[in-house]
Amino acid sequence: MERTEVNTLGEFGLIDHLTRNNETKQASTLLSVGDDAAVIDHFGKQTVISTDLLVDGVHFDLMYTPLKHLGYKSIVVNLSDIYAMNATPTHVTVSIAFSNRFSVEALDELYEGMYAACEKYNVDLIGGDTSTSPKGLVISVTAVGEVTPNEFVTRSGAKKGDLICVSGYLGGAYLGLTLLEREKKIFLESPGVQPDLENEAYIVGKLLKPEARKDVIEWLAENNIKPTSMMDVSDGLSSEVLHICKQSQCGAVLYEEKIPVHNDARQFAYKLELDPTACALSGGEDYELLFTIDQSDYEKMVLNEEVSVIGYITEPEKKPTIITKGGNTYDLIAQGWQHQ
Ligand code: TPS
Repeated sequence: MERTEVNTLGEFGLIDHLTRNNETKQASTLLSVGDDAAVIDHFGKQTVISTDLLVDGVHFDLMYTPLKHLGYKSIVVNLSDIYAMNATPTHVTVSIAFSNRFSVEALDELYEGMYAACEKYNVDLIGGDTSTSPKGLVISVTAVGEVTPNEFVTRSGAKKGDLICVSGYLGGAYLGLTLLEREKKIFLESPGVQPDLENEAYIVGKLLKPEARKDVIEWLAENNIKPTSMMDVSDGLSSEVLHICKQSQCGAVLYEEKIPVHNDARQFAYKLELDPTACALSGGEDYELLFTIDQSDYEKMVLNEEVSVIGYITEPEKKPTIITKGGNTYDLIAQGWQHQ
């Protein structure tokens, strides 16, 4: 029998492959695989559902991740997908598999973080499953939310002339990861050397304790702005913009100088001789919202200081590009995070 290595497909190629014959049969399936979450209809009410998996050594490193923060983050990253559909999360289920390295006290800490996130975002933890595992820790969270009928926002509605917006700052989580990986290496090579993370609180916080942008979704609703497309930034800005282009069948122009990078992240990038824009384009886990709006919403949008307008949508014939501070134009290529 033929044997194809999974890593020849990449994460998204694999998802496309596994769902190539997936035909939905229920009239209640309004949106299936391929967005931040699925949408189903329940007698006129619409429910949004999303699942994420967090695996020890792939998504987190317990050497520098407090279990309480990990619990918090595992809920938040799922809620972020629900908000990215313009929906409100209401419930989560949590499943874990853990090795005998984990005590009840350790799992209590993990759940303390999970309950803190549930409390903050007003969602109920309503079920899940537990199992042992020969190694490490695996966490799977499913989040459910509700959305006003037909108000959900997909990745496929962007149209020529729309403005591309992003909330908060990008690149911070990637720089936090770079810092902690560097400190871990130093520690393993010379135990006893205490890292000084005081000055890097911002980037470490972005990685270990992200928040979902509930505030942005609420602001958009209060200001009567319905994005034409939306997703959250989990893999890096470049690949997310390319997802919107592909699924909306359009091109895009981004302005490098408009891409928001927090000053603390910028300073740390310079210290390591990294390009802050590259960190924003290719780093992942920012969990900010990327969305497009109709031009007529521009005047309202600029009143929100939490959101940057970073470019615009073009016709599909034009390749997605980025214009640098120096005025050069480059093709936007998918540099985002991909599991190998
Ligand atoms: C130990 N990382 C993990 S998942 C992800 C990124 C950028 C993107 C979203 O993944 N290695 C360790 N910790 C980390 N945080 C990373 C790597 C970086 P998914 O597509 O599965 O939602």
